[in-house]
Amino acid sequence: MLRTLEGGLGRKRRAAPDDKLACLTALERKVLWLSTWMIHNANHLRPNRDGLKVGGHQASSASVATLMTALYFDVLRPQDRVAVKPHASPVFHAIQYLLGQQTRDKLERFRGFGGAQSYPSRSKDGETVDFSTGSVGLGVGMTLFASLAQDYLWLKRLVPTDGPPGRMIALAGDAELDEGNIFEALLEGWKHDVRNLWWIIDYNRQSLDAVVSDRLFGRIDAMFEMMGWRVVTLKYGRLLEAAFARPDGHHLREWIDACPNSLYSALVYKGGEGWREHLQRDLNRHPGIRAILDDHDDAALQRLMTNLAGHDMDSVLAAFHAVEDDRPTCFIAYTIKGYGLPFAGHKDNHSGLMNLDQMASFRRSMAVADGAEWEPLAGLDLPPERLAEFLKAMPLAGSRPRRHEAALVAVPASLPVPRGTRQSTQEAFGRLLGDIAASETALAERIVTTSPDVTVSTNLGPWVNRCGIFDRAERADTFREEHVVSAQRWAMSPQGQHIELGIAESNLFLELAALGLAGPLFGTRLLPIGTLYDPFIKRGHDALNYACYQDARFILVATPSGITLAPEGGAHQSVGEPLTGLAQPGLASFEPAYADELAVLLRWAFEEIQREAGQSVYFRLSTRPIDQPERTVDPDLAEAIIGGAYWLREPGPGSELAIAYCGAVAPEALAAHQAVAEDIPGAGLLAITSPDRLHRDWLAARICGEASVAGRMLARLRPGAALVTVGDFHPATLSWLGAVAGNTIVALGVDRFGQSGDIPDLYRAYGIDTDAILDAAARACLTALR
Ligand SMILES: Cc1ncc(C[n+]2csc(CCOP(=O)(O)OP(=O)(O)O)c2C)c(N)n1
Ligand SMILES: [Mg+2]
Repeated sequence: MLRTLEGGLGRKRRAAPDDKLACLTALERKVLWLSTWMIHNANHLRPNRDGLKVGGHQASSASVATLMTALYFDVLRPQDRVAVKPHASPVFHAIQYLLGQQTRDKLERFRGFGGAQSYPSRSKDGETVDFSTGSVGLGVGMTLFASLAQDYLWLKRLVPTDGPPGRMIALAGDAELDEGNIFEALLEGWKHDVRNLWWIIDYNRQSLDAVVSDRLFGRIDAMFEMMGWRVVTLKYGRLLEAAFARPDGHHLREWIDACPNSLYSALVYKGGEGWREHLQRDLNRHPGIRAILDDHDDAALQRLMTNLAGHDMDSVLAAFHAVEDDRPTCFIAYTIKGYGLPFAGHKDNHSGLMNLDQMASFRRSMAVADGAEWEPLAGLDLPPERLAEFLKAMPLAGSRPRRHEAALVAVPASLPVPRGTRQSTQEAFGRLLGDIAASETALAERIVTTSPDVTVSTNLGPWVNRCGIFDRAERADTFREEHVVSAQRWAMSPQGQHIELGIAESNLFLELAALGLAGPLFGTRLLPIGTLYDPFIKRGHDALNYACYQDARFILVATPSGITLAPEGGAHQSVGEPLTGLAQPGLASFEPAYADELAVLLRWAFEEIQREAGQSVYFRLSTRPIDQPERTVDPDLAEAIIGGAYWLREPGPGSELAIAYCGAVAPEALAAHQAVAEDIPGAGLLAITSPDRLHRDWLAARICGEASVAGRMLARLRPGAALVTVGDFHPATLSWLGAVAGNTIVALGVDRFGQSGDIPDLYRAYGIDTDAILDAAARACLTALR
């Protein structure tokens, strides 16, 4: 089973004092019991009303009981933050229970409504969860970006720097390393020289379906070392090391090293008898091995042969405590999936559950009496008082809450509207940020921008030119020093306020998630803005969902968008992203048409992302320059822009028709409205700034039986009047408006892949130009008359 590797720490191993070791070993036993029992209770003892398997992962949990006990009860300091592999959630909850931070009631309702969550959740489990997990790989990557966020605050002295910084720790399943986001994150981490990062890999050599390739570990350590990480391999525990030191013991080591993963796993499952048979067959010629076999009965032989370092408390503690510097460190901890349980090592154990008989004998082996299943310290070899004392003295005990309260950042009453009679929303965004950068306000100090290699093309240039690029080290702008003319000033320093990422949208969203949690994680609020091209939201969509799931707060600016990016063609065109904006919980989305709308919305967004019950904000912007309205935005109009819609041209009383548009198609909608007004003088023109806000409001209003914003607006029309909606997005983004007040609706939009062209050609081909709107209006009016 592969080679032995000591890791980069030389001989720095220290043994833990006996007393501590005894307490931690006892707690580890209890953690294993409670996590196993919690799952058993949920599946076998709670009433099942729907016939669904409740599930939970007894094998995955058993695999990390030692590692997590060591971490939480001895190694973690209050400032450290952890992402726990999703399916070790029961172990996490058991530990929090022993720490007095989780209730028995919630454990009893594990995976039930209002109970402890299936996968650790910041928003549902609360305070004790630093990073949510669930979609494998993302929690691991998140710790890397949290480390970068911590550096950002630390190097700017935005957080107290008198104590050591926190370590960002991921406890990862080995199969998590298959996720591409891990590789993307590693490379980005290397570029930013991240520190204070530990990834502890639960190397049980099993994923969900199968046992992994024998040669994988060699790739894993090479990959981390290539990125400048220290790799510490915890392979054999104290018992096995002692056996290897006996006469002929090296043959045993060589035998295990050469044993294929699947055979090793199968023998773990078979137990002592299986080991004996194979070892006798292969190594009986060595007297020392015969002596080892004679000294061990089947149970002892099983204990010996499964004594991997990831289940050996002393080895685990020695490895963790030996790391004293801030170099990123990967621990490859050899473990056995299902260790200590009847299906240990079985390749099909991922969702395996112990049956009633197996649980009865496990209970006996754990010395847990009937009725004492939830007793925190019952059935252990040590007196409860001694364990209670140990718990009181551990590093995490009595530490202040893990989540910080962070002061609000003041937002000015208004942002100046970018000047220009003709401009695009993307240009307006660049100017707005440029003006904020020049303002020397608290707002300017706390904004941090980030982009995956599209900083200039999303118009963050004016901001970056003023605020600089963030880097641990001062780096000059070589082009500038060499007097080569460039519009971009790219000097880098710890003072810089833009984090430049390589092209990896998943990294962008994890970075936004980490920066957007700076307040609760580190105590100082940041206002992160990430920019990318709208179609590439899909690239990072799971990470975006992950960021929203843990209630990170940020502003996302996606530009260019739709077929309006015209010559760029179909590969860069976005169609369904507004539907993502509509459907994504935790994210309010807007698609303004004009610069003054964006000024109102951006200001609102800075407040919204700081509100207790607020959310993140997504702006879908465009590169199309359009004529700007001559107007001042009064408070009523500002409120309507934030609410999602306003009448750009008021309808006449009981009007027959309204055209509702959103975003860059405003000129076509205006032209169509002007043309139609000759025949239908009372026709209205509805400017929609947020299909998402309107839709949410409508759904909420239906539940509480009140009139919705959209309902009140459409009530200005004749009942059943014709309604045409148009936007550079999938028509379903607005077609629901027909259901609000029973209007006869024709929804225009794009539902096919785009192609290169100019706007007039493309709008005509895809049916969102003025003629298409007029046609639709005629059809809708005809239908409405019937
Ligand atoms: C993105 C994603 N894909 C698939 C899954 C389903 N899934 C849950 S656990 C798992 C395998 C995990 O194996 P490993 O990380 O080695 O953990 P172990 O169970 O061995 O501890 C899979 C595929 C998931 N949670 N997330
Ligand atoms: Mg695994």
